[in-house]
Amino acid sequence: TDLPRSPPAAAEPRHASPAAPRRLREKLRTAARVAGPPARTAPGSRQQVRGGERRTEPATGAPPPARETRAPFRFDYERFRRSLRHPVRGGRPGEDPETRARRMKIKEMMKFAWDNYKQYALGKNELRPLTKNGHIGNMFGGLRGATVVDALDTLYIMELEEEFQEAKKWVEKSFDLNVNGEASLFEVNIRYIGGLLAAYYLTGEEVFKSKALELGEKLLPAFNTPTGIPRGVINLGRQDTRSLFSPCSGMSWSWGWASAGSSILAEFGTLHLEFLHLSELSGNPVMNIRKVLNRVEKPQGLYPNFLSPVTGNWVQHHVSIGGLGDSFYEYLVKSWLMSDKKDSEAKKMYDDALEAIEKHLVKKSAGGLTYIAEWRGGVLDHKMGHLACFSGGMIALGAEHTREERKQHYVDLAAEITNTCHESYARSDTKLGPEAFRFDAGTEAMATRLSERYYILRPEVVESYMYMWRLTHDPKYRQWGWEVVKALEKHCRVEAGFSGIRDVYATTPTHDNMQQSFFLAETLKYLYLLFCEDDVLSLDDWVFNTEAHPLPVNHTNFKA
Ligand code: DMJ
Repeated sequence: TDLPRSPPAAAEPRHASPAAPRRLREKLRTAARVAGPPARTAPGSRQQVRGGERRTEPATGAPPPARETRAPFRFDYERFRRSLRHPVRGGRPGEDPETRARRMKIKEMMKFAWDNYKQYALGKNELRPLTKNGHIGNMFGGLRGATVVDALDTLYIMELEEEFQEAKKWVEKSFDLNVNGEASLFEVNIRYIGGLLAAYYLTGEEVFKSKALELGEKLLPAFNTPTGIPRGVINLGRQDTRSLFSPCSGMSWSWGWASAGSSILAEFGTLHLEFLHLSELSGNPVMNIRKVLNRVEKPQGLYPNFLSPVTGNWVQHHVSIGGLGDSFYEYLVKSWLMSDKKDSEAKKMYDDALEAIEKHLVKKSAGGLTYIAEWRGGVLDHKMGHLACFSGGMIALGAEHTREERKQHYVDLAAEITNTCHESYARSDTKLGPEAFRFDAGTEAMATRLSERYYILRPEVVESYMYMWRLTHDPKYRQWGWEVVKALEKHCRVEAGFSGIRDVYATTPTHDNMQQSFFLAETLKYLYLLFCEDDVLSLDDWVFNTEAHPLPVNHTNFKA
């Protein structure tokens, strides 16, 4: 999903950590300790503030008694690597020179994006390529280096060894988790936890695992709600009750713009893959959000985007496979795949949801383009966001593993949606797609509002090309991917990096001065994979989280 990047309104209800999930926190804390250096915490006792009550817990450094009786959990990395069916970076040589040259071009783009980030913004979250400085933003609660963590696995896969070492060194020496600020649980999870987990699984370097576990622990208080459905914003600060300025660490609250203190489907529904791996690595179970969603009644089988974390009921009937809803559906099918097809609950929820989406939201335009509309309490909005274009790839991925009699149907649907998203690119002057495009008043696959004409280096369309290529090997997907490479080079490459553009229909577009971290994590990675053999990050072994960080399929249960 994609969310407003402003801080939550101070007046929003805040939620202090109640006692119940403490057990869970202690578990991940144990895990972080088993895995590596403990979190840096204030010396002495840790205190929690709850409704004016002050409660003293044992110092973080002192293990609770129950833990001492447990055998330490050990994740067997070597065994995990042996369980992979393909070499991570591929092993089959022999390809045509053009494909290789195109892949090398994309590698050069990655190096250019990284080198400029390193030169002008290392340690900041993103590069501002026009003004040649860094951007911090307010999504990550004081965490820094979003681009470093997001780029790690792409650098590794592209065999940019020196650059990977630079990124790793920054994580080792400068990545500070001891921060105090308000973070998006979703963004921290998909970019930082996802990026660190992927880097660990690809390389076996302990530093990535210990940072992921340590950060995972800091996110747990967000789950302390009556339903277990987390709120969107969490304070990452340590609890230092001696300070008047950081008394609300571990507290969570809803986004100011989310109606009636609700949580967002694509946010709380996009935690499962990463938290399952935190659980695997630590040997401790984590919360199952799905139970709540399975219980609550769905209008026409659809999942609205806003749910109350207090009552577990829907707050508004807005349904979208684009922003606010998107990756919830993605994580259902990927949970099933990541479980080596054992998590049948996830598969059923995905199948049912897709059926309802097809029945109520999938439409065909007068010009024959298939699109997925949005639904507002039963009324359709004939608009598709760039974010919704990931769905071609998702449906392709699901189709590959569905029952034979439905397979062709879903392959066709995935191809049609991907084609529509390609049209949204092909119909612009820059050959890059707008943030949203519409199908009304004679318009097809084009933005009608000025505010929807921008392109911020998003990955969703090339993501679908990559999945469609792997599913069909139809050369048109590589051709379409190459068109994107050329357009990025022509319109987004500037002297010091890549920048988003403000109007895809302008022949000489102006730049937004932002090289998003997901450009390195996703857009360039999916483009590169499009020109790789299928055994590079094979879909037999890996699922990509929603930020394109590869997480392994559970072939072995990973236990030592
Ligand atoms: C990324 O952070 C992720 O892909 C997320 O799921 C949606 N928004 C951006 C990319 O557009």
